[in-house]
Amino acid sequence: MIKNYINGKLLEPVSEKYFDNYDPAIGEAYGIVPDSDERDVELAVAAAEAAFPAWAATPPDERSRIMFKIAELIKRDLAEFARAECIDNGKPLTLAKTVDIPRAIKNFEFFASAIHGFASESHNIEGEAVNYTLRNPIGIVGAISPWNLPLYLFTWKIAPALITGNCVIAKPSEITPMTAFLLSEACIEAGLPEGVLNIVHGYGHKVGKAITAHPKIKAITFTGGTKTGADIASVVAPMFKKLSLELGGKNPNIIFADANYEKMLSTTVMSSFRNQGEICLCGSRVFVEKPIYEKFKKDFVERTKALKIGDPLQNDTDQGAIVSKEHMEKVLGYIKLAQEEGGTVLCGGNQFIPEGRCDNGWFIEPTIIEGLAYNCRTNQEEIFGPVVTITPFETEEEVLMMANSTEYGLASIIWTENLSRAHRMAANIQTGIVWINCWMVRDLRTPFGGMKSSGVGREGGMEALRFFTEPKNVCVKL
Ligand code: TXE
Repeated sequence: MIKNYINGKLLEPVSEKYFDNYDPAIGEAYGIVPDSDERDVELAVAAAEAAFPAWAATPPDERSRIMFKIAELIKRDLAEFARAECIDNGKPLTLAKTVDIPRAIKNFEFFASAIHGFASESHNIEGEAVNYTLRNPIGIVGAISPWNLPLYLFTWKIAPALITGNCVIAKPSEITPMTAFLLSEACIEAGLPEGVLNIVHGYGHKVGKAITAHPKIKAITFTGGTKTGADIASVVAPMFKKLSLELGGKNPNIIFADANYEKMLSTTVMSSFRNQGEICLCGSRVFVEKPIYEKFKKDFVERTKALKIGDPLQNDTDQGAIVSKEHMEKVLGYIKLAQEEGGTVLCGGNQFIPEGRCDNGWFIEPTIIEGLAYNCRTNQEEIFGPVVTITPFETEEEVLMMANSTEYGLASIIWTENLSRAHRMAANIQTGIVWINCWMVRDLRTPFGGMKSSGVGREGGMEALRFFTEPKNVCVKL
């Protein structure tokens, strides 16, 4: 049974109340989640406060050793973590095994290594003074994560926060809590000192809100919806907390006629529908240069129809279940809206009912829609499901205008063999991440995040280590 991880112990919620945890592939509850509240957050803050001085004083080598140990335990239990992620989120087990859990392991290993390269600077005033910059841990930080890549995004926040000497109060999404619970067991086994990491399960408006509003929690890192990001910002801004927001996206995938066609086509099927389209980096608006539009349309529809939807535990499944009934209804609502806005559904468009054990699950056919205006709601709002629109274009200026027309600015994909055009597009497109002739190629040292309504700040590499530390300039008279 899932419990909170507070002060190194697995505890029941103070309320002693729980709510159901669903398996989206079968549409039924399969477990229960602690319905924690501000009292549990208070216990976690007290534990973190007591643990902080010793943890901050722990040499980076020791912090690094413990993090490598946690990574090793997740690796040892990879099959269990992957199965838990698949059952909680509905994603194919093969995806959890090859992407989600390996990346969670890498998050710990990467930051456990990166700390050794984390340095600061000194500045000399010749003959007068020398300045040096200290970068100290902030203290107690809050981490709140979403349901789409549960352990992957949870550890992406926790690892850099811990390695820089902070204590963490973390809340996973209430919809996908299981791997966060398994992580807490791994932390206990790895000998992470009690109170250094505290995981409090429960609802966003209760536990999440209590974390963001707590006066002793000095920084908040959040990944989730843009609206929730705004709610969180309104709470933390007047408290002058450091804030990192990774929010939604409506990412353009721009395909020029000179693209490497087969590479583009196979990658575009992935960037459109991987994880049932529930990745903030998915390319949900596909723009195709006119000369190849008809050919692309035919081929893209054909490849999409070949995707296998169904039981996420089966090894040959490409498309698993949508994470919740509410989210499935939301996505189906957008498919209906698209048709009301004049779109034509080229394939998919319906809820999918698999045969067998998943016949009561929440599935949607991968859907391609054409014929919509670039500025209609379907092309402006984040759908976050297996739904993409395709739109022809004639010139660079036209496609750049359409691509930059949304409130979001997270990621973009550009397919062209023309190098100067690729650099020109990358310079002018308003996204924090630009992939040229590839998608989801990730170097964890790079600044990761979006502009406009896709967020504030960057995660990854030294950006993350700097976010979780407070710089202090010391000036010494020579
Ligand atoms: O996110 P929420 P959800 C988008 C996607 C999706 C929408 C909502 O469009 O449909 O966001 O998804 C906690 N104070 N993305 O509902 O609500 C909540 O408990 C503090 C994009 O998952 O933002 C959960 O742990 N915390 C995103 C976390 O915030 C609060 C990935 C995310 O929940 C809170 C997922 C509050 N007031 C969804 N309200 C991406 N960028 O990858 C909720 N929470």
